[in-house]
Amino acid sequence: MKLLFSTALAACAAQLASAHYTFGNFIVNGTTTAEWQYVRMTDNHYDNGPVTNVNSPLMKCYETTTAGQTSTATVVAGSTVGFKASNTMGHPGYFDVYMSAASPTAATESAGSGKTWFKIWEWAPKWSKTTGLVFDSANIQQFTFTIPKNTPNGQYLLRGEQIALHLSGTYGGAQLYIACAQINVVGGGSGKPGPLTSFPGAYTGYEPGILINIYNLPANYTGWTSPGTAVWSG
Ligand SMILES: *[C@@H]1O[C@H](CO)[C@@H](O)[C@H](O)[C@H]1NC(C)=O
Ligand SMILES: *[C@@H]1O[C@H](CO)[C@@H](O)[C@H](O)[C@H]1NC(C)=O
Ligand SMILES: [Cu+2]
Repeated sequence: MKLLFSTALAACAAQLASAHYTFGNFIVNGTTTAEWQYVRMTDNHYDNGPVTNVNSPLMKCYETTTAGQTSTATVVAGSTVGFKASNTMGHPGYFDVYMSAASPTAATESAGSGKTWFKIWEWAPKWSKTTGLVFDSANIQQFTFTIPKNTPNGQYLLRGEQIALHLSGTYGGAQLYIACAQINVVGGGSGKPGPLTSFPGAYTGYEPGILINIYNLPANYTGWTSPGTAVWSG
């Protein structure tokens, strides 16, 4: 009996861990690179769990010590890059990607501190009165996007995020899956990226895109509102 119980418990924990995910593989030049080669190894690399406290310092890159062991990928502005998850992303949610100019280099732990982050891409759910919120992005294993052509050359952190919304009807229920790739942008332009925000700092947790019961929307709901700043498209 005891054995059965702990076996069931272990199976449950394993299932939970496999339902969660990391974004350890950076996709560049049409190639999925090795896990944690260009992505800073995140604190959840064993348990795959999310960040749920939007005020945590882990909101920046979900790590505190792995910058120096991570390589920096050369990326051509205007090209498509992405993140591949450790397994299928079973949770419905909102995806976005932010960049921060990295000083002195992307491999410096303190890069990305302060109000340095701008959003370059998002993948929001669609809404209509008849369908409710529709998550085209559910059950995928990777997400790809374009580095704006006009991004100034230089080193950046590239922060991919999914805000999973299956439990987000109560404060602190949203699950944030986060990872930062270290990149060096070449072939860029003279754009002025903005508006700028910080991580932590971009969210309070009370935004209508973070504190939301997606299965029971308010009767007066009129559509998706993205958390964070507006997208800079170059
Ligand atoms: C991607 O392609 C560019 C242009 O060919 C090259 O300079 C760069 O090193 C490549 N990046 C990686 C990470 O392979
Ligand atoms: C929508 O309904 C909620 C109650 O479900 C209410 O608190 C809120 O003020 C309403 N918003 C608008 C814009 O009417
Ligand atoms: Cu989960």
